[in-house]
Amino acid sequence: MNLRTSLCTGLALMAGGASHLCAQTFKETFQPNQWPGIHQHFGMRPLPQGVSKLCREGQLEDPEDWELWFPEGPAARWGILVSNEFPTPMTGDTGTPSWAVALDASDNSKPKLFVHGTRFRRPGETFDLDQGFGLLTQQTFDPQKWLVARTKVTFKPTYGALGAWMGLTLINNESDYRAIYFISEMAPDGQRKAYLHRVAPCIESRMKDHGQDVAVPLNTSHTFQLEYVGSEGSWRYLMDGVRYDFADGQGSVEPASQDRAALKNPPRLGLYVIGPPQSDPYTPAGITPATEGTFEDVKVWELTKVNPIQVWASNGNNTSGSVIDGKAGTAWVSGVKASNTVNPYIALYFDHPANVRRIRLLPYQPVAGTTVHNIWDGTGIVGGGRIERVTRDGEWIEVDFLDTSFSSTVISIATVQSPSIVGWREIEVYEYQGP
Ligand SMILES: [Ca+2]
Repeated sequence: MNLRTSLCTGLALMAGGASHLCAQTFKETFQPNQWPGIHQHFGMRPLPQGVSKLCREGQLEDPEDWELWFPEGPAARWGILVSNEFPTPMTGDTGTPSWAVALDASDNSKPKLFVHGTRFRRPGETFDLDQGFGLLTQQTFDPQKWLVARTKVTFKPTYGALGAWMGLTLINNESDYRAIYFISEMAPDGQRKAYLHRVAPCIESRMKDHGQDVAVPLNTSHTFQLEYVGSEGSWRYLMDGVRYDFADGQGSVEPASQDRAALKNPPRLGLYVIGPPQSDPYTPAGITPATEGTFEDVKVWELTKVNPIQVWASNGNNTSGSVIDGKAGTAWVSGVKASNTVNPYIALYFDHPANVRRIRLLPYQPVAGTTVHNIWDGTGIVGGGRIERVTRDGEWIEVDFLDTSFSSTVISIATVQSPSIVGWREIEVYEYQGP
């Protein structure tokens, strides 16, 4: 975290509960760090026995806002990460943007890192793992909205056979969170790779692509996107823009009916790191390298669905309102096939300039095939607004403008190519007025 970001977040907090982060950019490089007179530390320290509770014993606890101190001192008994980016000039305690590290445990004026930590054991294994959540801010996000958390991760594990984990989380406490992350494991070809996983309290799942494990080379950069759909109480897990499924065959959209799927409380944004405890009980001599890597540009968007005040279509305006009635079974149907000269369209009007970040479209399309739709604001086709892909009846199309948002009181979708008559079952527009 750079100073500008910390000031920005701090100001947002002081402003008294702004509902979103201001520009939440975070870059951190976890590398071996020399603490003079103490010992070399490579990124992760073990949790001491006694302060942690084990999932396998059903003893999840929430040691919220425990303080992590570096280097070793009277209060330093467990921890997660340090790096050569620190010390920083940040100071403070509760309510201060986190991800700072104390220089001296005996001096309360020095910065602290707020973390969550638990120790647990994976099914069938004989060793414990230490799990840490580094909170990037004490600010919470609205679980009624569609939350999109994103970061770029470069995973450089240095530990041996027990592996290391690293990723992104939306968390309220240890029994109320999800995370997407990499695990370092040996691939069948003998190469150590980064496998994509997700985790819920005490439940982890490897992500699959058409039944195959999702794995990438170590030391390569990838975008993690963790989404919580507040209206459904469901989750999505994306890497490099692609949604993946669980290893257990369940879809990547976690249904609200699934046990513990819905958030119970407003989450915070955090980084998620796991490593094997190198010694237990803790001794400085037991420190060895574990997880290293980089998180960059951590952001959260709180998406809100915009309710149109009017819908106007190129024809059939007695049914145009069907695209915003929330029912997939009702549709506006143009009655014509799109072509170079026939461009059926439908337009949604808002009572304010919507800062558009995502548009979802549910086609009515009797014949599947390649279609071309253009998204217009009041003046022309928006950047990234040309959609050309194979579409099918009843299969959602999603178009993101997370970074290239545009502001408009009207959005229209004009179809210029379609294998069959054009229609829409539902159209949803999401805005986020933040940066
Ligand atoms: Ca409908």
